[in-house]
Amino acid sequence: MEKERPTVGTGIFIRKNGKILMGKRKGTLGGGTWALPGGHLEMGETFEECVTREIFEETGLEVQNIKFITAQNNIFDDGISRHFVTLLFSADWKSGEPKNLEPDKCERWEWFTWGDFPEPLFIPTKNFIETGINPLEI
Ligand code: 8DG
Ligand code: MG
Repeated sequence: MEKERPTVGTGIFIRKNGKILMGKRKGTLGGGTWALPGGHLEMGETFEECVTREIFEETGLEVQNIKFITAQNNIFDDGISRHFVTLLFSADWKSGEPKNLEPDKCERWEWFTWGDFPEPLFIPTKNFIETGINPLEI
């Protein structure tokens, strides 16, 4: 059997009028926690294509000014062992109202002011916020 290796994920801070978008996750990994829109990098995709596609598939929003912020090494050991290298991006809202287009994976989307976050946060999202980097100011 082939050895399992980490996969690549993306998380995006979508900025609109000083707020950012988060969704309440459903499912085994981080179910019930609030996280950024995002998902797996698919075979042959550029980072920008992945960001644009994931946001559109999950929320129906269009974004612009996609910028790489940082990478995280996310090892989940709580029962399900999964390992992601997550690339974090910022992007500006361009058009649309967030719709819950994948209701099996997300309970709802909401805009949040920086510092006024919902709880509980998805662990990788919490870890990023604790770095002190503010995606609204970069
Ligand atoms: P699926 O088809 O794989 O179910 O959906 P997906 O949209 O591609 O997967 P996802 O679960 O939303 O994201 C892929 C992984 O990326 C996720 O399982 C864990 C990792 N990840 C982080 N941080 C973040 C984040 O802030 N948001 C999201 N959506 N995923 C993140 O490590
Ligand atoms: Mg996703």
